[in-house]
Amino acid sequence: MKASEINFDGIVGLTHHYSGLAFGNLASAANAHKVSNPKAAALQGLKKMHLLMQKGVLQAVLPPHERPLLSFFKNLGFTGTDTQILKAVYALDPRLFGAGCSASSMWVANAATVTPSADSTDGRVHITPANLISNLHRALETQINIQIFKKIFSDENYFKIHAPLFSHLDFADEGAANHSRLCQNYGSAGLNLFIYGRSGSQEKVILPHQYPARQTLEASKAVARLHQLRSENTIFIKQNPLAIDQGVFHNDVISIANQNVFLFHELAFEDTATLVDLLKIKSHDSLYLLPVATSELSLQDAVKSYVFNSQLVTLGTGAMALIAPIESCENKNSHQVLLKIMAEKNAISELHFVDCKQSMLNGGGPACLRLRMVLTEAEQKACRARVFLDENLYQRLVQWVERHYRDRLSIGDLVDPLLLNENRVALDELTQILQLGTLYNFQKI
Ligand code: SUG
Repeated sequence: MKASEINFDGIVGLTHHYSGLAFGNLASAANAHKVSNPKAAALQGLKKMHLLMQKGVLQAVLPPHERPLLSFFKNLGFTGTDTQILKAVYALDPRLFGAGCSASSMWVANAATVTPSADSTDGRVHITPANLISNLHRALETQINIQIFKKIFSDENYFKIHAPLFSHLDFADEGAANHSRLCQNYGSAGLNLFIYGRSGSQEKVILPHQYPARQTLEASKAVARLHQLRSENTIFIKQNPLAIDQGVFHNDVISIANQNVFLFHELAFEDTATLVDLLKIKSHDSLYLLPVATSELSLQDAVKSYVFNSQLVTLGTGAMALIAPIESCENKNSHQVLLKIMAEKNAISELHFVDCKQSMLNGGGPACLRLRMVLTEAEQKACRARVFLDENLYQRLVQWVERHYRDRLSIGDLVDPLLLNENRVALDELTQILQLGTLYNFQKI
């Protein structure tokens, strides 16, 4: 059946800031407490979406979450008016405050794992919202993500939305950032690659040494089971602990796949050679395997430049393009790697650089900002709400950002009750633009 990949991008929220919350994410630590520019961040995201749309890639949006999340602070026993609560949490624990204010929902590659109908025995698109329990600020995203998915993908004839995996570190799940799919055509059955960092039950303290492995094998296996994937089309691959210790907290920071192309660093996986052999057998040698050697690009440069966090997309013309972060052009070695890929005879024929600097300072590149969904035309039609991007929606969203977003924010500013109100006014308007109905807590009171 004919199907296309749709890139659902997370719209950057109004509280985008740098709290240094993500241990093991080097950019997050390095840029903690810098002053952010939420308006620029949101516009950069929209511009990237617009480029893809113009290139004939189907593009959609997902709304940001309500922040500061007062219900979270109240759950922890803070009482009083909204202003009193914000002041009290900030005074007591700025880190906790940062978590409850984080705009991390923009990185929707972590929102869920999604597999297409062609891969499941029941012929439906399966969605498992990620529990994101490895980080407090990210775990706050799960409940509202469920609500958003239920709004858009409510037609059970086409979509199956699972509950997030049981909330325990043994089942730590970071969604699509650790899942890739290889296929000949989007509409035909593909090979699902689940990449995990540790076994939840067996490897609590062994490796990596320095930074946490966020995804467990048990979580990946559970998702594959829930999604009714055929075992012969499913592979579980272990991340290289050395890479995690160098700042590869998600696999999409070190490898990228699209259709029959797989671009990866040779140190991405614990046993890359065996994986390559297996992929060759499974695909009957019909894949373009594009390994990048350490001699060409160190893990350090890969993480600094985020070159593997490019989006590898199929354009309207059928050609394939890399949508790479501008940092990978600025980094000499990454740029060389990209030029080599472009010069080689492979399926990739276009290279575009995008500026996501505001998100990049928190360790979120172009690929982190989008959740890929392969949908048939009937499944696309079954999506509710006005989330597919066209020129009109793009212009409306740009104007909405211009009207409501601040261009300067430090963590202390988040205590400002005016900002809380600005958020609510803006998000209320956004639910109308996107035809999402009532979504946020503040709309339900
Ligand atoms: O979970 N950064 C995010 C970046 C997520 C990137 N996503 C993918 N690779 N798919 C994270 O580490 C930083 C927030 C802060 O420090 O304020 C943060 O959460």
